[in-house]
Amino acid sequence: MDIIEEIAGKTEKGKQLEVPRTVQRALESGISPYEVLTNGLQKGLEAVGARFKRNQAYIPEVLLAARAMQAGMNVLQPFLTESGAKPIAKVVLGTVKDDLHDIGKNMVGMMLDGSRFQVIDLGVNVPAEKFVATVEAEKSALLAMSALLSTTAPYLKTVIEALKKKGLRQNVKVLVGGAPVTEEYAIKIGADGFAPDSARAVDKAKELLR
Ligand code: B1M
Repeated sequence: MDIIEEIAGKTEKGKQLEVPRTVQRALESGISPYEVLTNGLQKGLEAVGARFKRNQAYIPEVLLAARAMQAGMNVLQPFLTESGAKPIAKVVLGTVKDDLHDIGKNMVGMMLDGSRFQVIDLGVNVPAEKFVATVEAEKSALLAMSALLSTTAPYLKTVIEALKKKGLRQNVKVLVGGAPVTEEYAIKIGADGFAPDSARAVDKAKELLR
């Protein structure tokens, strides 16, 4: 079994202590952090997610896999971060209200951070008022929001409307993403951009701020 498959397997099994060590080994053997992230850690989480969907895994197993993935991402973070360079722009990031999924958001944050954006991560379950107040206080150029549930995706629009109400909409670009979100949906709710994954979120962020 190659080391990337080993990382995927250990992530799927929720091996929180073994995943970081294996990630470290993979990096030492010259595999790129992005390869470890997308083909190792993410594949493992997706595998448990697929079993959950077929009723072959329970929530605690999904949660353990998510924690193992996060532990692996913590090892990767410094390798993705460019140090010393001046930040391109400030980004306020968060998962919308009533949504507790944070792995995809953290990946987006990590990739933005690694691409010289200054990321202000508000975490999960973030209400519109908090997004709006932080955008205003930090004078951020970009607001990046994740929604992972079909029931929470409409809240992306709630936040955009709240920005309009506060007269801040023209000051900030809004980038949205997450599994139930599409390009078409992003346009419909009045966002400036959509990205299907963390790498393209960085490209889109740069494009929006050009
Ligand atoms: Co939940 N969950 N979950 N879950 N969970 C999903 C999303 C689900 C699809 C599973 C399923 O049924 N097949 C389903 C949603 C169905 C729907 O609404 N369409 C679901 C459900 C139903 C639920 C609960 C309601 C289950 C329950 O309690 N009965 C519950 C809701 C809790 C809540 O939020 N209020 C729940 C709970 C949980 C856990 C807590 C157990 C755990 C989350 C742990 C955590 O995040 N810390 C969990 C997990 C792990 C999943 C799955 C398995 C994996 C999600 C994930 O992290 N994927 C997921 C099934 C699946 O996706 N296979 C599922 C990996 C991650 C890298 O991908 O987040 O999509 P993703 O991010 C991608 C892109 O979307 C994009 O980039 C990332 C990749 O590069 N992206 C952006 C994300 N944000 C972006 C922002 C951008 C741009 C791109 O710009 C700003």
